[in-house]
Amino acid sequence: MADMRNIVILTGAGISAESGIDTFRDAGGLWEQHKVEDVATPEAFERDPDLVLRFYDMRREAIQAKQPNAAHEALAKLDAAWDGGLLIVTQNVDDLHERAGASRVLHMHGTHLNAWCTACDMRAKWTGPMLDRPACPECGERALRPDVVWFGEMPYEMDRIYASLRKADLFVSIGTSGAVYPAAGFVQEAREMRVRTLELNLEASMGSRWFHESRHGPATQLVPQWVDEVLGG
Ligand code: BV8
Repeated sequence: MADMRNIVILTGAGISAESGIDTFRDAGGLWEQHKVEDVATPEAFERDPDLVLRFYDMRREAIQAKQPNAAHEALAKLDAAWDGGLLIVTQNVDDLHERAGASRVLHMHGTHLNAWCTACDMRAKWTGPMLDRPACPECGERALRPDVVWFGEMPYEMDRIYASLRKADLFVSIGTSGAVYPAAGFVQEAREMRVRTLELNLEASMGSRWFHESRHGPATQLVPQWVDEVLGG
């Protein structure tokens, strides 16, 4: 641990599961209720915008009623106490990391609580529905979409993520199945750059073989334990 200064943490739906937010692939998960190609692609939005906007309105409303859990709180504690480099790269579009108090957070797949105007490119905080085609506060056009990265779209801030991976001494993956790229490829890139890698997940994931160490169990147990180790608790 002594020579470890820079940490990159990747989080997925599993870290928010114990806050009551559906994961994607687990039993009863989002992708069991909806087909990806019907709700999370630009083509789907073109084809049936009502179906897509209703899907995101439902999720945007749901997450505002959920609370951060002990795993989010532990990462916020680490963020506040760690004077080395730290970046929490989340695939999640919920705001539970920030509501737990973390600040060094990057949403590579966007966020539910932002609207993006496809007419004037405005992006702004948005907590209400979009199905009724509200006017853009900037240009007045009725052309808002969720500010999330759909399949086939380029994830956000990839350069900043790769720059942090290049500087990292430790890469930790929490609550992700390793099914979606480019996020699922970060562990391999980290290994190629001789970065130590640790997985904290309920069960083995599609990328488990790439990790130096894998610990299996619920995030609300594994993450506070690991943070205490790092902070020398
Ligand atoms: C792109 C936002 C070009 C919207 C999301 C290479 C190979 C194959 C395919 C591709 C490839 N490269 C690109 C692709 C295509 C595609 C892709 O990966 N397809 C997959 C399905 C094969 N990727 C893309 O289209 C990406 N864009 O490639 O652009 C490009 C590429 C590179 C560089 C430049 C450009 C865009 C993908 C982003 C799509 N948007 N979300 C929304 O949320 O609605 S993805 C969405 O699904 C999430 O953000 C997340 O990324 C993913 C879900 O995965 P997880 O978060 O891991 O959740 P999951 O349910 O799967 O697993 C939960 C895990 O938690 C499980 O392991 C479980 O055991 C664990 N768990 C459960 N409970 C707990 C727990 N762990 C701990 N405690 C618990 N209590």
